[in-house]
Amino acid sequence: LSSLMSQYLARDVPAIQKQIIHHFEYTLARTRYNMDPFGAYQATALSVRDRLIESWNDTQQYFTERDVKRVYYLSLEFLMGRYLTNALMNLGIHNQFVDALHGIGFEIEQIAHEERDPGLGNGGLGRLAACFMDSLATLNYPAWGYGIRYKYGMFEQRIKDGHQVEIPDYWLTHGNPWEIERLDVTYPVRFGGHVEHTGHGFKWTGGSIVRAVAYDSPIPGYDTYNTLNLRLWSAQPAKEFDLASFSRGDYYGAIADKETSEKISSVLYPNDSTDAGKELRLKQQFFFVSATLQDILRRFKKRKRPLTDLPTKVAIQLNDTHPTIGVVELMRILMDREGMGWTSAWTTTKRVFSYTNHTVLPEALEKWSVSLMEKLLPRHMQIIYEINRRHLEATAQKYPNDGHKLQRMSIIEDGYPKMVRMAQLAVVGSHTVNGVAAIHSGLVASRLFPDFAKDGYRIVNMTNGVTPRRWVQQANPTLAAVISRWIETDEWVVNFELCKGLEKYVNNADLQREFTESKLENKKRLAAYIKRQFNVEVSTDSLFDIQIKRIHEYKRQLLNILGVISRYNSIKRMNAEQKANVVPKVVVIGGKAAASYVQAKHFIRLINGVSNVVNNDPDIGDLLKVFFLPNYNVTLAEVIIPANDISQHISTAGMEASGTSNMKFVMNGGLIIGTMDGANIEIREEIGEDNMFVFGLHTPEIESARKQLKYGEYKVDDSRLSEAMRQIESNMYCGSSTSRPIMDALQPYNDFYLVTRDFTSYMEAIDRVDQAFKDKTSWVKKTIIAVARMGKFSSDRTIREYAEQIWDIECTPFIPGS
Ligand code: DL6
Repeated sequence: LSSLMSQYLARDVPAIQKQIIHHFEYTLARTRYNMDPFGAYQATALSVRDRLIESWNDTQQYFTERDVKRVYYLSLEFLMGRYLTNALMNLGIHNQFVDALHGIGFEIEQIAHEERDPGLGNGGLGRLAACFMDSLATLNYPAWGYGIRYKYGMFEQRIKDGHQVEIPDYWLTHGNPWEIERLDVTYPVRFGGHVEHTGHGFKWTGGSIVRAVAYDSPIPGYDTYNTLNLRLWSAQPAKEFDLASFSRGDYYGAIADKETSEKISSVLYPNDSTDAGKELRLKQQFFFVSATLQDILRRFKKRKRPLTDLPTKVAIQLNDTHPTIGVVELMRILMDREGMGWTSAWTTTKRVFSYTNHTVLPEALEKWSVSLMEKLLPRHMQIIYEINRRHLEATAQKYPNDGHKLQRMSIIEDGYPKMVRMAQLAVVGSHTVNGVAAIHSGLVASRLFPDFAKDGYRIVNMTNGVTPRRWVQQANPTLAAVISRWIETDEWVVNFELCKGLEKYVNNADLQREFTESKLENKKRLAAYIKRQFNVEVSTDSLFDIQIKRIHEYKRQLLNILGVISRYNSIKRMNAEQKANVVPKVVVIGGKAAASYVQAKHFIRLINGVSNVVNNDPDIGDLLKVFFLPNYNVTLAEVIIPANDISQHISTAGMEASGTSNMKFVMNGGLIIGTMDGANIEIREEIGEDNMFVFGLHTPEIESARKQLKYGEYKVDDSRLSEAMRQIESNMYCGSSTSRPIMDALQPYNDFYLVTRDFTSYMEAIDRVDQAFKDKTSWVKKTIIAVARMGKFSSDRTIREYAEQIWDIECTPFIPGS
């Protein structure tokens, strides 16, 4: 059997061609005489998937035989990006597929372009989960990803008259060749109902049942046979028809249950950091967590060992508070179904779970009203009360007479209505809590959970990272080739620290030239994209200055655009001689605003207004061009990031937990202008302060600066800012419905994000960038040093830290034939 399989999955070009054509004819049922690019993509994807299924089955079988401890990464978001190129590169068969496709009349780039980008995430949190899956597979850790297979992913963003318009992203229109529907892997999930006391315990019964059906996508590691699984749940009705309605002739009524059930996995909430506060969102959370726990326990129970051993075989990571109800659900299963006593169930549960916090923004810390919980999950609410009672009792014993402390540490927030604080629940129910960059983990301990930190709860730091496979090797093949040539190995793909080897050649003119040429190639690629989008030619000699991320007040796209306006004003005043001294700049901004985030949408409108004025002003020419690139997603990031000369990470200090695009930009040979926030701080520590353009207030200064500004004790005095604000007010860039709320936000008593307060410092940093960019040799040297010193920010390092310090799991490589 094995030899038959290996013949089928041979890696030579004719064998690959045969498979592609086979899938085209027999799986897609199309005729080989009429092969179009989309069909070719589907058939190619299916051929790659065959290989993945083989290694995936072997890997899972191997993990089971070795009885290893597994980590389960529970996340409501996985922003995977396209699969095809990633899979081919990781499997080491990219070149063969290039040739195979070429031989049957297709180019791989064209084929790869046919793939829909599955946008099953909002931003950093979801993309981090995707980088982690890649690193877990590459490092041979036994891991599973669990989430929801949303029918509609992140909305598609279009720009109409300068405004964001949201279009539903039905990414499954033409199917998804990477996933495998597992009609055999399905679990019931209950909502509502009531709790019965059975004499020896409690029983949750009644209500309605939804069926969770598994969809699996194999995740290949780089240069390893190991292949992991991303299991996403889809919601389906427990029974297709309500027969009673059907026989009454009420055909719509008969399928009502189907619609209600399917709704649960139908949309990804397009909000990045505010609590959606929707019943459906809580349903989504419980739905995926319940199915996941049933699946994990089924796997665990195959060996018939006691459930108290669960923590020796199972680690569950809560990616933010979204899956926190899992703590309670595991308690319920252990007690109500398995008959465990409270103490034993609680010890077991706490040893299984750990929780990652991704934001300190108070509005993003999830809370659910007790009444909603009682309605949807009545047994869980009882258990939460009991967890809280015991937790507060223990705390009161340690800190008698400190009612305020008890209030702060309570899982239930008193008030109208009473709320369940999911972050507190996650902390209490986990053995370890972590933040995602050093400064952020410090704030998690000192600001979010100070009482817990003082009380000995384990709060650690796991600085984020990104995978160099997708973000350098695949997104930037020219730079990848330069790195490999100079350090004489391509091992950096799995050990990014090896890039350090570049540093000793930093003064070598050939390396500098190759770096510059690679950058030019990437800038040309982005310039071509801009040309296609806007029909505007940009000069690749310009400084490419980029800010792409979710649009949010704390990320301060407004500061960026105020800087652009003032650059525009200053160029307008220049004579020809002065103009000759200006560094030409192409400003690229991109990102989605949550549909309900009105102010963020105003920012988009303003940016587009500025773009319209600047790009059409004949006095400006190539000296300044501004573009808002619509529909920023993983695929577009792969084009934009390698082209950066400089990127902006300019959040109000203390507000950006980490940021991960900052890492990608620097790894791709660009420099950063940024505040002392999130991972910027650690990037600066690594690459050196000479290679980063830092500005703005630091975290400890923020509170008092806000007060000073608000109470008129500090007056911002910068004529460039006043001029820009006057222009906005005069509706030079957009109408008053946009300019008014923006002007409001810039008033000293309203400027919570300290845009005006940091403006002058920001402009000084922009000047330093300009000066530095004029010296081309010194600039390229900085970028070489920066790339060389980014080893720390590979997600491989992050995952090793989680594995060793939180999950206690071991690398388990499967060697075929061994
Ligand atoms: O940890 C990944 C990513 C960080 O890099 C960003 O700084 C942070 O904003 C983001 N957090 C979220 C928060 N969502 N919620 N809740 O997306 O996480």
